[in-house]
Parts: sequence; structure tokens; C-alpha cells
Amino acid sequence: MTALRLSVLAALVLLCGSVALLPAQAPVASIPLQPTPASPTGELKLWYNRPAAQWVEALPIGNGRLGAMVFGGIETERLQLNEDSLWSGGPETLTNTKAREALAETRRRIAAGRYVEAAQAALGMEGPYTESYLPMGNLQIAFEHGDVARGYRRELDLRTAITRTTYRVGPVNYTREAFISHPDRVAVVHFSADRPGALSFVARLDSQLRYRTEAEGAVLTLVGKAPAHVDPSYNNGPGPVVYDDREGMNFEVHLTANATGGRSWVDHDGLHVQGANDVVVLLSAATSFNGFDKSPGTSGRDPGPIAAGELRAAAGKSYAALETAHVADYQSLFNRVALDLGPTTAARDLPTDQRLATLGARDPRLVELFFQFGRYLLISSSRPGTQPANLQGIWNNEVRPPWSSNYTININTEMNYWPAEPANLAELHGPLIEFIGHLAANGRKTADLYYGAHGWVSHHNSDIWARSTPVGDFGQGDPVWAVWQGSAAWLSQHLWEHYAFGGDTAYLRDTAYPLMKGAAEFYLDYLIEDANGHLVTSPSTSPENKFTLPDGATGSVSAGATMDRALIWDLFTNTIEASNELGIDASFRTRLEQARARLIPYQIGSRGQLQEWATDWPEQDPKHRHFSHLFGVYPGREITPERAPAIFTAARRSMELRGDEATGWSMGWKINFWARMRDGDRALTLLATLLRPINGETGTNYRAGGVYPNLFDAHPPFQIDGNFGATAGVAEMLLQSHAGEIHLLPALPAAWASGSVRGLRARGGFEVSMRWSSGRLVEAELLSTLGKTARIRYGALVREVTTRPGQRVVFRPEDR
Ligand code: FUC
Repeated sequence: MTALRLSVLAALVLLCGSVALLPAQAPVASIPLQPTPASPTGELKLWYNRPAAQWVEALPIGNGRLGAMVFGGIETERLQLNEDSLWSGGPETLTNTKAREALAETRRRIAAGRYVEAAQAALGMEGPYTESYLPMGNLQIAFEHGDVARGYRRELDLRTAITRTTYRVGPVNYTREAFISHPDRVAVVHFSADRPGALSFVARLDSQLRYRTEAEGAVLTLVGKAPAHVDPSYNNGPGPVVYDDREGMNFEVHLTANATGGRSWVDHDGLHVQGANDVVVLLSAATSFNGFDKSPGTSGRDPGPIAAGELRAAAGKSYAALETAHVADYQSLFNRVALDLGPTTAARDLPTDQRLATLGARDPRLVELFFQFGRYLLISSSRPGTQPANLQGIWNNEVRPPWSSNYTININTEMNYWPAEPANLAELHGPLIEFIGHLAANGRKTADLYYGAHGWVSHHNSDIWARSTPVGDFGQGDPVWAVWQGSAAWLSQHLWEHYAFGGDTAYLRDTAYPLMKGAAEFYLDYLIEDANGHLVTSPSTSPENKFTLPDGATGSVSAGATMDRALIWDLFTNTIEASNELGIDASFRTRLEQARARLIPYQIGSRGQLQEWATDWPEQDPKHRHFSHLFGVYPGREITPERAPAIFTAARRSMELRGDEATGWSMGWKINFWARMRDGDRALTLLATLLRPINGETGTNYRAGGVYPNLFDAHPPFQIDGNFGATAGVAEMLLQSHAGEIHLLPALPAAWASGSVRGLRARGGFEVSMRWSSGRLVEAELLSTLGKTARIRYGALVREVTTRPGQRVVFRPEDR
């Protein structure tokens, strides 16, 4: 027996008494699992028996870049349109030259224990707010058959990424299908009827931004201009929307139709169809966005030829060809994962909104639908080469959307990408990874100018221009969110995870490692020594909670908030491992190891909780939606029951004190937290809390999240992160791999007694499929893509298996 195997055995005996180990050359089989039915009914549909009355009832479609909300109106169909590069503003300029002085003063006041005054000084580090993600316009299609219909149904089929609306007016059955094609780059709306000549409508384009429409041949064009600046909706300053003839994004939407039978023409009023049998409407769009560092007004691309070319290319294809290419492309991603959580209930025959209201998470098929909806949304909002999914993915209908629909990088943007690796959509991580590169380019200047530090830094908000500076409009924003330097570390975790799952060494060497190293360089410079000789950050906040000082005053900035320590441990550990994998940078690695060993340790507070700050101050809001200090449980990997049992228990206590009620995204995070606590029932409770119907409410609520009728996550308002957090959470309940082992069914709730999953991914290059029954794993199959050794855990049972690339390994707990 090798030394390694002996130590594994010793560890096992320590952990679980005695278990059976496979011999060193573990027998591996190639027996495929029983084919896993995704859903025995085959149905993965959101469906409704009436048109969408409000935006959060409409159904989202998208190809990563172009997005639409489909309302399914009878007399007037509306597709509310977005394009992911259509933002206000232009490239970041560093405008706060006094930030470094403010930093020094903030640090002095923190060192003197003058926390309230320190927060005042920190205001001096702030600069402009980010810009806003904008709505592009609407495609409105007015029919000439009135709005009295029978047999109405509209649906979104997650298996094909196509919406379908059907209804009957008089004797005629009408059908509409809509999708946005990634391969053909256009939105496609197909109208048909079961009587010849029944299709007559006018299609028009409009926008909330400045625009005009033009008719040229068979094409209707909308030519638009975005504002040069849009203030966040929470900032109450004058002139919140600023247009400028030179600056600001230019954009175009092009529309045409292929009609069979009847007549069609385009004039100043719109695109007209009269008496057709079958019509395919095609829409393309482009903006002048030309990179995060170029003015879209003065150095932009010309969007006209791009939109025209894409429309022309698509118009040369049949509907069947467009649809086939779209479905094949979409399914190449979507079909990688199938989930079956057990027997269905009668509720599956109900429309989705009623199903949500009646049973919620007690309906396992609804949980499956919600899990897959998250995967659908990522496929539809983030493709290689597009912008990363923002607070609303790509779907936004407001000129001043909540929180600017920006990149909020103190949790929300990261959460969007939590499912990317485990839910087998790794290449969709690409836009975020590319974005981090832009942020680092700006962030190097910010690190230098604001901090006199090496490397790169970013703060809590960003936008398409990769803003890296603290926002807050020069002292208007609360430092508890605006002055936070942790995002460079948090985002760097995504760089590492993409490698940890996929094992692409060239990517690690050329893309990830240089960015991770740059972030680590910043924190090496930013850390200072506290009175006990530990390394701490200063100023430091715990997004976005405050503390109560002994004299009753409220503080926000201090030194050494727990989250900073957790993030820096994560970044340094990942960077150390990366440099080891690459066999480079030994002396830098040593610096990181030495600094990591000196980081301020976790501390357990008077209530048995994991302390949120270096001092055991009470939280100003004990139920706060953020639980930043618990990063090390999830998405971090430092706090596991094996590695840090006491801290693990304290983290659990902290979450119990926090409670369940929160915003949608916070509940999404909590599902993952409880999964990491290996408490499946509690994770399911959180899933059930999230799957609460929120109907009309779109104002901001910090305590009562849920989901809208279209299954969009409700903060409220709509914020897409909770969808992605929940999808990652379900995956995390079934499979974990953050602690050096592949843990099968670590948090299976009692209610999911029997089921199966196919295609989840584990770190180390494994694809995992499992089948369980009566709450017990029956069989797991691991496909090894990299040929690494798999340490497989199921409960207390651990087996280690060496693999070859491409090999399938079958694991049955019953085998000894
Ligand atoms: C942070 C959160 C809010 C919201 C916003 C976009 O400020 O605390 O709840 O999600 O980001």
C-alpha cells in the first residue's frame, strides 16, 4: 500500500470508524446508468391561460445578447426588446484625485477607534455612480381580429427555448411561436393559422429612448440614441437622464417579414401584412458599443450595416431551417443535465402561476422546472462573446431600472454564475471571465491612484464600462456598500473555479492566473498589521451590514471585517494552488503562504456565532440579507466540518440567528449555505420560501422575496440572481466537490426520496450521474474527462479511484 493510500485510510478511520476501501487499482466498470428520464412526463414548460398583464408575467427569450419579453396578447402582441450592450454612458475616467488622502484619513480614524468619523472620511473615496442598462424598445404587432378569443394558452418550452401562443377567434385557430436564435443572431416570430388568408396585422417598433423609424424596401428600421448618462433610480439628483448629440450609444433595430399568401409591405406606419397564410417576422439589432474603453458616440461601430447584414442572412433561410438550427444549438447546452425529483402531483396540469400558488416547492416537478429555468436563463443571457448577465440578466424595461440593472459585484453578479460550472454550462462563464479582464485593466489604475498599491482592485458596483472605483456620487453613498474592496478577490474565485472544474491549463496560465495574481498583489499591499500582529484590511466593511458601538452609535467601516479575511484566504489559496499547478512563481507563492498564515483568524462571538467583524459588535440588523462573513462556507471552501469543525458550527449558529426571511437572492444563497451544512431539509425549506408567489409587488422589499408568475426571482423587485442561486443550490444539494472529494447526495431532503440526475459536474473534471431510492444512493456514474483520481464520498463511506481520461466509473454504496 502506498503512503498516500495509508494516509487516506488513516483519515477514513478517523472520520468514520471503518469503511471498505477499494484496492489501490480500484476496479472500474463501464456500465452506464439506467437511462435517466429528465422528467417522465417529458414536459418542462411554463404555461398560462391568459396573456401577460404585467412585465413579470411575460416570458423571457434570448440568445445571450438579444433578449425579449413575450407578452402573448391576443389583439396586440408585444415583444419588449433588449440588447446586452445597450447601456448609458461611456468609458470610465478616474475623477477622484483626493481618494488617497481620504484613505489615509479613514485609516487613521479607524486605528484610533473613531469609527463614525472614519465612515465620514471614507465618503471622500467615492466617485461617480455606474451607468445603467437600458431597454431597447418594443415590437408591437396589432392584429385585426379583436381580442375575444377562446382556448387561449401561452407557454415557454424549456426543451426548445421557444414560446408558443395559441387561441381561437371564431372558427380560426391561431399559433405564434417566438425564439431568438444564437446561430442566426435574430429574433424570429412565426405566425400561422388553420385557415388561409387569416393573418392580417401591422408590426411597429418603438422605444423609450430617442428614436425615429424609417421604411426602406421590405425593412422597417428603428434608429435610436441612448443617453450619455443615466443616474441610478435611488439617486435623487436633478437631470437624471442626460442626452448628448455626440456621446452615448447609437443603436438600430431592423425588422422584416416573409409572408406566404396575401400582401405585405413596409411604410412610415410600420410593417403591414394582409390576408397571409403564414408569416415569419425577423428582427435584428446592433449597437455602436465598441469595447469597454471606447466612446460609443465618437469611436463606436456603425450598428446599421451589422443589423442589416444579420437580417439579410436570416431572411434567406426558411423558418424550418432557422428553427432547427436554433433548437440544435440550444439543446447542445440544455440537454447536458437532466433532473428527476420523484413522482409528480396533480398540480402539473395547472398553469404555472397556479401551480406555484398551490404547492410551491412541495411539487417536485416545479422544483425541477425552477432548476432548469435557471439553466435556461443562463443559456439565454450569457454566451461566449456577449456581455455578462447583469442584475436582470438581459431583460429590462426601465430607463432607470432598479440599481441601474448593473453589475453589483458584492454578491449579485457572482451569484449569476454559480450554476455555470456545476450545472454543466461552463462555457457560459466566458463573458464574466472576459469582463474580469476589463475590470482589472481599469482596476490597475484605481489601485495605483486610490491606494498606491500594485495589482488591481474593484469595488461593489460596475457596468459595461468596467467601472472599478468606489461609487456614491462623491460622498452621497453609504460606505457600507460603496467603499468595499473585496470584489477583485470574489471575482477571482470564478477564474479559479473555471479551471478547478474544467482543468484547462492553457486557460489557467494565459487568462486566469495573471488576473488572480494581480488581485493578490493588490491585497498584499492593502493588508496592514493589527495590534496582535495579524494582517487585516482597513478600511473594511461587511457588505452591507452595520454594527452598534458600545455607546449606541452605528458603525460601518472598521479594520479586519471577517469577509475580507475570508475572501483573501480564498484568493491566496487559489493563487497558491494555481502557481503550483503551473509550476511557476515560487517566490510569489511563498509570499502568499506567509501572508495567508498571518491573516486575522476567524473568531467565535458571545452568542456562539461566527463574528462578523474583528470585534464582537452586535449587528445593527441581525436579520440582514447579506451574510458576508459566511463566505467561507459558500461559495468559499475554507469552512468545512473536517477542516474547521468549531467555525463550521459557529457559522451555522450565525445563520440561525439570521433567519430565513430575506430577499430572493439572499434565499438563493441560503439554499447553498444549508446544502454545505449538509442539511437537505433546511435547504428545501429555503427553496420553498423562495418559491412563494409574488404577484404585483415590484417596489423594493428587503424581507419578503419570492418569485413572480413568470418564475423570475423577486428581490422584490425582479433581480435574476435568485434564479441562478437556486439552480446552483439544487445542484449543491445533490453534489459537492469543494473539499477535495466528490460528495454524492450531501444534502438530500427527505421529501426527495427517489430520483435521479444526469450530467452535474464536479471539480477535477468529472461529470456525475446518480440514481437514488428511499433516500439512499443506488448508483453513481462518474465520467472522468481529465483522468484525475476521484475521492468519492457518500455519507461516511469514502473510496478513492484512479481514472483515465474518458473513463466511466460506477460507484455503488452496496459494493464492498
Ligand atoms: C445590493 C443588495 C440589494 C440589491 C442590490 C442590487 O445592494 O444589498 O439587496 O440586491 O445590491
